[in-house]
Amino acid sequence: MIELTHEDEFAVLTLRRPAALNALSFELIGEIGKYIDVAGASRARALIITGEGEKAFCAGADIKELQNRSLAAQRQGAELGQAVFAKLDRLSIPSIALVNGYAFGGGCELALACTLRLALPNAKFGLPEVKLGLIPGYGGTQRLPRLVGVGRALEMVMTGRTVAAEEALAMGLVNRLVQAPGLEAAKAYAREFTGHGLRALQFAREAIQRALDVPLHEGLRVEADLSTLAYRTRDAEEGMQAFMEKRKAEFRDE
Ligand code: DAK
Repeated sequence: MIELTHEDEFAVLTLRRPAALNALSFELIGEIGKYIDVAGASRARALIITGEGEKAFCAGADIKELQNRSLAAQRQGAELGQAVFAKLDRLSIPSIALVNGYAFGGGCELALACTLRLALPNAKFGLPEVKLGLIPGYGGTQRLPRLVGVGRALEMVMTGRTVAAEEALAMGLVNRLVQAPGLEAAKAYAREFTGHGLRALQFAREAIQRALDVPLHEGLRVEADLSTLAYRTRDAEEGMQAFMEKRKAEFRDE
């Protein structure tokens, strides 16, 4: 149902349930959680998440499984999905969703929980839960407005409409379009930042994430704290020294 491989400096998590368009059963969500831990503990400098096949990144929660559940089980399911996606959001290495085809419902929410998103030309995004009488349950109502603004998020969630790759790019839902399937474009994109020290990347991500949660004066304090912490790393010493010596910095993530 899922596979974690390591290629070069990357961990690659592939959803492998193509007969159901990689739909997220609760078992699959649990597996994603486990493999996120494995990727985080590995030597990988970034995690790429994609779906098997040409048709779907992930068609969302497994609708067959959602029927006839008790409210308690449903609540537990929401908390499981939210916890796993929050873990992804806070992972110590950056993550990239490589969206190949449908990213609907929970699949779109999985992409939203990644640090960055790439889309192939056939990518299609949507939060169609209202069409099932539901609303997003794995973080979509919270992460989508933070990424694209309240107006666009309201429109996507209230209409449940499909957003194609070009529009997703224009609204900031994805960072970049990639033309060819396969991992090469995603790796090349990731290499724009994986050469930097992981500590600096982590502090920067944390500061930016906090910007969305707290008032400006508190956010500025967080930035002051984290930028001071970054300054205390060996990588910062090395980065500034390398600049002075007109050479490329050799970061060690220390
Ligand atoms: N779940 C289960 N099976 C799915 C699926 C899904 N989400 N999406 C597709 N499949 C299955 C189809 O049933 C079909 O299986 P067979 O009939 O062959 O056995 C196979 O994948 C191929 O799909 P189609 O034949 O439909 O393929 P098409 O190309 O015709 O259409 C499609 C592709 C993506 C447009 C279509 O499959 C589709 O509309 N899929 C459903 C999209 C969707 O509505 N996703 C779920 C959104 S809701 C929660 C609260 C809320 C939620 C979760 C939890 N808690 C409080 C716990 C909501 C989450 C959601 O994600």
